[in-house]
Amino acid sequence: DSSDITSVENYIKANYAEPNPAYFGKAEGMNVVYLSLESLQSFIIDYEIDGQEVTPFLNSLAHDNETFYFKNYFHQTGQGKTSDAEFMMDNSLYPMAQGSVYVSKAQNTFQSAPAILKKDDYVSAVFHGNYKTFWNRNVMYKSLGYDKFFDAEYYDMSEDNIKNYGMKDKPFVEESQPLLESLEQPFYSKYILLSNHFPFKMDEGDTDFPAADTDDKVVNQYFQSAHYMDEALEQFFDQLKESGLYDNTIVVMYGDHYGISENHNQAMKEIIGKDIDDYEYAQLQRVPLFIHAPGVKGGAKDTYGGAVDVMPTVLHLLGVDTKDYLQIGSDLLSKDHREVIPFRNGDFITPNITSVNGKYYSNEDGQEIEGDGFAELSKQAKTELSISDSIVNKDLLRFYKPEGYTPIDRDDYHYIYDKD
Ligand code: GP9
Ligand code: MN
Repeated sequence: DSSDITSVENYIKANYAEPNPAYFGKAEGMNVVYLSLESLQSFIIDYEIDGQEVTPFLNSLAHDNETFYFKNYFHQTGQGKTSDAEFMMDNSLYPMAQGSVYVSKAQNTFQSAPAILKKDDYVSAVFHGNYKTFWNRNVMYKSLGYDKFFDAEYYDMSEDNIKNYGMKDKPFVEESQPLLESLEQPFYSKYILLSNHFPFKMDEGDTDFPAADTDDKVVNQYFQSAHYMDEALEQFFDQLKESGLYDNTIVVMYGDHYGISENHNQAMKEIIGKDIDDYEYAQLQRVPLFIHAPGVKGGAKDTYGGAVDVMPTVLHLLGVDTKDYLQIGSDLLSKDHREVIPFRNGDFITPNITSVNGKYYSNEDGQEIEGDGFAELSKQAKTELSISDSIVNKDLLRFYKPEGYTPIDRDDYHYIYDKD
């Protein structure tokens, strides 16, 4: 009810992080493409197998001065996996503690990035080489105000092109290009890559990159599959440059969630050369985040951040004010950015400490430390999750009308396969 929305609004507005004037509006009016990098974790950046870089293209971006590379960026997903990551990118709210917001809250009211950008004449689109109903996307995308959803129907889903749930990244990127170019500008869009998915096995002929050499097939194959994704990403950048869109498009690439679960800690110990205890496993929840904004000087950043922080960062680059919206994240480039990063289960990480299962560890050496001084941080992490949960669970955005914002009416959205 209205008392709930008032306390949520008060909390979020009290924690608002002002945009950094050095970046605000620097990419005004540009297109946006997000690339969801399936299961990609940060330990793979600069990693080598047999003296060969696994992700040479991403490594080159991590070391240039044009692209922001956030080294201490964490996924915050729960059981909704890819869809949870998407949800955070578009709404700057946490996914659910249990289940999937895409599945069980798809009829809620949201104030998503595609919706917010409509007043600046943005057209929005999703590209994904899988069937529309997976994660209930065909329903949820209407509530988020997506104008177009290019799903499996738009792709050549023949045997050679597919693996796991759908399109392999290379044919996916190639077939998406004309669809991307068909959009009116400016556009806000996302590509959901797919083939770097558990169990990561490649088809014969799709890679000649070496596998790792542990006793664990899944871990070994991960490097081949990630290498293939890296090649697909380079292809995407090449196509974007050829099409002329590159100089007018913000590209955001993010690892959606971990790919290697704790069931593989034994092999991962060989990979990173350390025992994987609770502390190290938390560190492995780093996923890469790259933001390329034409004309904006980037570089590697140490800032701690999580998936909920990307949306305000991108909106501020576009020159869109966020202070009237109820977003739980804070702009990664803001001087007021908050560096207490909750995981979905209530554990959290800061630049100095990591908290897992109510225990605290120093980030300096991974050793457990007394928790006396950290109650305030712990409370901050839990409050942030619970404020977001009350928005999602009670559908509170129904009661909230930002000035100058036109709410989404899901009945206005029709995708080609709709039979109604
Ligand atoms: C399937 C894609 C991958 O469409 O979202 O699924 P997930 O990573 O969520 O298992
Ligand atoms: Mn995924």
